[in-house]
Amino acid sequence: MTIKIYGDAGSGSLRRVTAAAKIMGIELERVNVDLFKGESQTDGFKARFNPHGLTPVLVDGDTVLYEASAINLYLAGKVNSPLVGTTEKDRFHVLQWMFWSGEQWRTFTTTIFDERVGKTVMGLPKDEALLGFAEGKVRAAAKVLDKHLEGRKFMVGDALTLADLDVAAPFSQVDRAKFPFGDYPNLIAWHDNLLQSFPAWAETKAEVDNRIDTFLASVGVTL
Ligand SMILES: N[C@@H](CCC(=O)N[C@@H](CS)C(=O)NCC(=O)O)C(=O)O
Repeated sequence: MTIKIYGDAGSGSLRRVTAAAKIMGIELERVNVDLFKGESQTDGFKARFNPHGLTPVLVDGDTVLYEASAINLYLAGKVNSPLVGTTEKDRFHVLQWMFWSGEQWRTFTTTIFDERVGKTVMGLPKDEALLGFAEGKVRAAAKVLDKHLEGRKFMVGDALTLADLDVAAPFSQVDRAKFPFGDYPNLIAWHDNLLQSFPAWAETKAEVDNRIDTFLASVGVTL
């Protein structure tokens, strides 16, 4: 039975899963959920897949799982993948960065994306105070990441792990949402290396860019 993944090609959260699956050699059946049409917010979607109305969602037989990090850990478990870390110490550090990136990193980059991109699409005024707060949080986190990444190619150990994909996720929207990552050279160098070394990360970036940029052009939005 094939494993299905529900999501929109423009989603950086879906990208974390599709990139990880490609790297692990796991074939996923993609089921498109058009987020611009609100397809994840219907009563049916919420009842069947995710009561929060968010994607990606994995369906594997009678297992229904949401949250991209949990999905990636599930997939990694299926194939005993080294993406979870290869020593006990590394495995806990991978989890540390995955949990951290959900709470302290992507929360605030998502706020900036919603303010700069989402509100522009909806024709709503930006909340400048919220933007300033989120940008302060992102800068504080980026400073720590920049120090951590000095002289390192990967977040944990000397190989790619799920921690890299989780921390790299906001780069999916960096140009559109204008995250201030350019001020952190080790962060940029680490991400450039991911793009160059892992074709799956570059291919899924092209997919996100194509989907979002095509949508923005279709509604006449220039950021
Ligand atoms: N923490 C969640 C985030 C999921 C999320 O925010 N998904 C967005 C797309 S990137 C979504 O489905 N949005 C639909 C909506 O808000 O209606 C994860 O990592 O999976």
